[in-house]
Amino acid sequence: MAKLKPAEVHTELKANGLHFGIIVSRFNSFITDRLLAGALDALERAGSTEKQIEIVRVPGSFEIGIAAKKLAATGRCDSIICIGCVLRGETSHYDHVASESARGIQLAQLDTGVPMAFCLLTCDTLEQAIDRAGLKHGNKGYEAGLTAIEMAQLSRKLKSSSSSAGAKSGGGRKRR
Ligand code: INI
Repeated sequence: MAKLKPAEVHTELKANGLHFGIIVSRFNSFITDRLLAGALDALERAGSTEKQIEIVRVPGSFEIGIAAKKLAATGRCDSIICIGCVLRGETSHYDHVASESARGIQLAQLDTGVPMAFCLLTCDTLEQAIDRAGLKHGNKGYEAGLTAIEMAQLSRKLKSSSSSAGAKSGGGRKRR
């Protein structure tokens, strides 16, 4: 058994001092409103107040990425929760909306450095979506809320540890 105990970055499920953005798609709002309620429940249980949360609504999941990127660019949010629901129809439209919406969210977080919790349901049936919005399979919005808190904390800690590492190298070692 290794005896090494390297330093680890720890996070707690506490929302104090953090600011959250939530992008919600109005398409399939019967589902996305329930996911939003789940996300708010997670934030509230972690101690968040209303002032720490801002909600932005978009027409459909396809628009989540651009709205998330613009909200991240304001510099106000420690993390953003992206909520949408794509249901399979008769044509291939579903595949384009689902994959491009996912890609947009991933690009938005990588481009801006603001963590984005991925709460995009992609389901074959409405029943599958209902099961994931508060019934059989829990509420994916709640899970996304927890992810947003953890990633917001992690992001802050990694930022502050990289700046203190910078300070150390500035003092102790010469930069080449
Ligand atoms: N948007 C969704 O969020 N879910 C869907 O199931 C969906 N379907 O099936 O069409 C959907 N389409 C709209 C899309 O997200 C855009 O809003 C639209 O294409 C305008 O850009």
